[in-house]
Amino acid sequence: MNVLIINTNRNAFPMPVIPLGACLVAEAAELAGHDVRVLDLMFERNPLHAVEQEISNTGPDVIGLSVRNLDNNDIRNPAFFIRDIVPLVNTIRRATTVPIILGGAALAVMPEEIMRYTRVSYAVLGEGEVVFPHLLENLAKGISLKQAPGVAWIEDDIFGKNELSGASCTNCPAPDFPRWINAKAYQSGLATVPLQTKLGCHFKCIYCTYRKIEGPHYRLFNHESILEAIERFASAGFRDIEFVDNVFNSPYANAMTLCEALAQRSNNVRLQSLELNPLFVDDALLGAMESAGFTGIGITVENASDAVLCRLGKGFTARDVYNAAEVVKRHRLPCVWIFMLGGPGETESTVRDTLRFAESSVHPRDVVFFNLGIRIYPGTELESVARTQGILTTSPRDMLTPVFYMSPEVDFAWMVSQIKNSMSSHLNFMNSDSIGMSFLPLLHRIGYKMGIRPPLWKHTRIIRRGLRLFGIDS
Ligand code: B12
Ligand code: SF4
Repeated sequence: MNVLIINTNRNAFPMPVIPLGACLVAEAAELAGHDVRVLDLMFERNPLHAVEQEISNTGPDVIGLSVRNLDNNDIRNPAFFIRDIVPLVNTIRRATTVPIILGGAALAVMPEEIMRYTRVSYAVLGEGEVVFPHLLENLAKGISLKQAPGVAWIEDDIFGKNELSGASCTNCPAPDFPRWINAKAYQSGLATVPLQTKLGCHFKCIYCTYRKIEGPHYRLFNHESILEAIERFASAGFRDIEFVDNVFNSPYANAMTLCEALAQRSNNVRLQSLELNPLFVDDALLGAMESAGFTGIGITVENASDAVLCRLGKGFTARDVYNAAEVVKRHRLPCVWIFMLGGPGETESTVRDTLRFAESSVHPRDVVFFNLGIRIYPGTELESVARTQGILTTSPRDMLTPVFYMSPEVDFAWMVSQIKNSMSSHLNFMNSDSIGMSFLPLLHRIGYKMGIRPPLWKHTRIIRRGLRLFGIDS
């Protein structure tokens, strides 16, 4: 069959993100014997025109739409990306009658709502590289698409889905990106090459969708295949590689042995992971990460107050957060501390606890990022908490347009002003305004030309100082 996969993500903040999922699905469909093309809308000036042209030039038999983001998770400046899918679907429908299949991370989070909103009847939930070839086979043989595992549908206005059970390979999925997309354009926008070392997460944070996307059990990828993928990327000139696991350092032993194996091979790569759990941050691991070639890490602590950490179900305490800070200080690895304020149990006093941690325990060469409010997704424990507290009254179907949890025990304006004050005296602190600045993509391209390589956040202090000179500091 003639298959067209469209990467619909055009969001360039905080940087353009290489469409790993869309490329994996394309590669799997090709391996199954189909003719496959990827149309990447990220850098298209006129995306609808590009879609029309592609369809009229190549006449696909089926079109897969990769949908990554619902919105930007920003309570103060929300952007709702699913809205852009509607004109895209309408354009496709005007040009052809072939089946449209939705897939991507957003579908795993809110499948029924997206399908109804975009009026597309079929979607793939979860691992597209497993499900999509199966679905194409059904299409080719004229078998109902509903017969495939991992497929969702809407028929006679009723939503249905088949679970995908136990389907997973043990080799690290790493597509040949330049074969499908303009990988160099991403590179010059300071994007990193995404790579997974495993799937799943066994923690139970009350707001999280990640377990819904990848499941609650770890499925570890074979280390030899990860090393092979890294070597392949490096030899093709893509040396900035980011592990995009839900949590990189859990299971601890898996992260440790991978880092040790990486250190054995001198690949000359710059590795990153922004998803470290403070519980498993110790000197041995950070030492191993430095030897492996890591140039930046992120620790997703969310809060530094026991009252909030406990309500969020994080599984670690403020003491673990302080311990991790002591470990980080003993190493030279740049670190961004990621916080999410305003969750259940947040009060003026807990906000002060977190700010005290950030101001006193984070080394000034490191960076702090503050997120405000928590996006509420249907089916999470946070949704029940918000409904019980009367904060959320919209139906799950209406939660596609972003809805946020904000603790009723703290004044939002007060919290914003506290963070602004803290940011004004700490140039290494950022908030969502910093990653949403309209000229950020330009800054990335200029930085890349000047020889700057990811992560850009490690230059936060210098960038903010420069912006202050122009009176535009966030
Ligand atoms: C790592 C990560 C990041 C990194 C990315 C780094 C990098 N170099 O790629 C960073 C930190 C930069 C980031 C940023 C953002 N992220 Co993010 N991120 C993730 C994370 C943890 C992993 C993404 C990933 O690579 N997965 C691995 C690939 C293989 O999976 P996949 O793309 O989903 O593809 C599979 C399936 O979806 C499916 N599939 C995909 N496409 C297609 C197409 C077809 C036709 C079919 C059939 C199937 C199919 O098959 C694929 C293979 O199995 C996910 C959470 C998660 N566990 O998924 C959040 C996630 C994707 N991010 C999310 C969001 C919201 C964002 C931001 C908007 C946050 C912000 N405030 O800025 C930005 C947007 C960035 C951008 N420019 O678009 C959301 C998106 C959904 C939603 N809730 O809106 C997620 C799901 C987390 C969440 N909160 O629910 N992110
Ligand atoms: S540790 Fe991270 S991925 Fe796992 S449940 Fe908590 S927030 Fe989600």
